[in-house]
Amino acid sequence: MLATEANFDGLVGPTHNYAGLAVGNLASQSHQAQASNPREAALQGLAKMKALHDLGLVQGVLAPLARPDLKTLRCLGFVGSDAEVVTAAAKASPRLLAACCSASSMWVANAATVTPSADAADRRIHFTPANLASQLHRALETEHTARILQATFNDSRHFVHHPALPAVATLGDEGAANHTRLGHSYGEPGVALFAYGSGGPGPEPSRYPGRQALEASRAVARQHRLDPDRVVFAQQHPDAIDQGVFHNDVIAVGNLDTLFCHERAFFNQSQVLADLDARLDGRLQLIQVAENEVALADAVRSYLFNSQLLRVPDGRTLLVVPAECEQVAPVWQYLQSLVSHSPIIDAVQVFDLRQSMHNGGGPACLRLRVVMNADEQVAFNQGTRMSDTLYPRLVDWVRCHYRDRLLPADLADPQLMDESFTALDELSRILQLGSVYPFQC
Ligand code: SUG
Repeated sequence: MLATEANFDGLVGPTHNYAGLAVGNLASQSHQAQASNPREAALQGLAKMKALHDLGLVQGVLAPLARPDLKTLRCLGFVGSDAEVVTAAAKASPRLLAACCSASSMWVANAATVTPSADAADRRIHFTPANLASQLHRALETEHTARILQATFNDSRHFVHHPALPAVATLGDEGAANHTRLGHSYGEPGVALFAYGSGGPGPEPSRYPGRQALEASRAVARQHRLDPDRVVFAQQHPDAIDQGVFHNDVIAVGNLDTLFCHERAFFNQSQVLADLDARLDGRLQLIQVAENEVALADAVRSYLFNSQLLRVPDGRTLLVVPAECEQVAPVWQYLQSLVSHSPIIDAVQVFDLRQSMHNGGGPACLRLRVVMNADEQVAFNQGTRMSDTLYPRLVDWVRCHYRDRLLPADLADPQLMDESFTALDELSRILQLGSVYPFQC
């Protein structure tokens, strides 16, 4: 059946800030304690969504989670009214409060692993919310993300929602950021590439955690009823993780039968590529970038590979990159020559996503890919579909509710909680999600 790739982007929440919470993520560490601009962050993300919608792609919006996470703060022993809970947490542990206030749900490439119906034995789209077990602020997302996904993909004839895996490091699951679906078309069975950073036979990283565990990838492949002959498990290169490649989508991106990656993305890379090629009947289209073309450190600084590789309806292949690629000279030179000489990539489009990038989130982190056929495209919650009318509504909503400056210390302000909940209450109506937020129950 004819199918296409839809992109669902995470809308940046009102508490977007730089608390330096993410271990192994160099951008998050280096921007710690700087002032953020939540309004600009949300508008930058919306501009990308609208631009892709304008290109004729199916574009959806995933709502942000309610922050602060009061349930977790209460579980951690803070008591009293909601405002008193926030104030007590700020006094006792600003770091715990920051974890409970993080807007990290914007990086929806970590929301879930998604399998297209063409690849699943029961011909339905499968979702497993990621447990994000390796970082506290991210592990708090899972339960609420599952609710947002269920409200967005809300038709059990087409969409299957699995429980998240148990949240322990040996089953650490980072979702689609470590999963790539390749195939000759969207509508026929494809190949699932699962990249893991820990728990495999090869050497582990020594400096930073390998967030995705092999056992987790195997479990998700079983849940989604994938054909074992169409799955490849590949180890992320431990040296790359130690240089800041905390997710595989920082060093590789694939779409259809194309894989664009750095030569040091995977351990035993030549074997991984041979396995993929074999499963794609010898038709893998590889763009492998050598260290002497773009050094791994420059790839991490620019987020060259955290790009979106898109087949647009006019048949062109587009690479959507962050503006940081223009600022790292070898990367920009590489991109110029790629567009002039590669028969695969037709154009490069640059987006300013600086607010998210300063926390280590590029274009690919901000989107969850869902391959859908025509029936599935009308079965998801159409209130979440980007359109010429939804875009200005969301822009007005952001302008009305979001602050333009936030320091981690401002998270102690109970007024920020009230502003956020008011904004999200209204958003749930705009996106027709129903009562998805805990404060609405
Ligand atoms: O998990 N940053 C996120 C960035 C996630 C990027 N996603 C993908 N590569 N798919 C992370 O490291 C920073 C939050 C802070 O420091 O306040 C953060 O969580």
